[in-house]
Amino acid sequence: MEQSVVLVKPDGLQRGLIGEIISRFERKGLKLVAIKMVNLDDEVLDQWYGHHKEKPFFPKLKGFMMQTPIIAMVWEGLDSIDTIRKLVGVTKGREAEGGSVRGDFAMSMSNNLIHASDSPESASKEKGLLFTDEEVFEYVSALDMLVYSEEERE
Ligand code: FUP
Repeated sequence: MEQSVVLVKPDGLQRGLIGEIISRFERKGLKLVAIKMVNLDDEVLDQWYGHHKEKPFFPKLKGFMMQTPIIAMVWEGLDSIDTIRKLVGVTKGREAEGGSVRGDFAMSMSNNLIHASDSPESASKEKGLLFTDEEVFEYVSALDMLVYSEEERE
């Protein structure tokens, strides 16, 4: 099934929202296959946010992402990338729909708590930047029997 890379950003860690965020993903029926706490550095952020490198907010974005360690995760599920983007909400917290993580907990464009992959290509790149193969686990989720139909599990 499709994998998506999710980060709880420094503001999410400082505000004590790691558990809240993980809980929402678990309750949705997504499967956690990797998780760790890590300090992002210049090199990783240059590649992670390569598409924003020329933008005026880029230096501040990098500084923000290096304020504290972040929580990096890989979540798996059917169409997980689009599904998780909905759970996360649009970039600007104060415009994000109620019910989404940003909609419920964020007011800012920059301090928006969470990152989630926006395409299979980004997910693959992001996973390679933060995880070794051994850190991403394969296991049978007992929940999948309840969460998906037989056809969806194939
Ligand atoms: P998203 O995919 O919703 O995380 O948003 P983007 O990839 O467009 O932007 C990545 C991060 O850059 C955002 F989470 C916050 C930051 N950003 C700004 O600080 N200002 C901007 O104008 C746009 C993005």
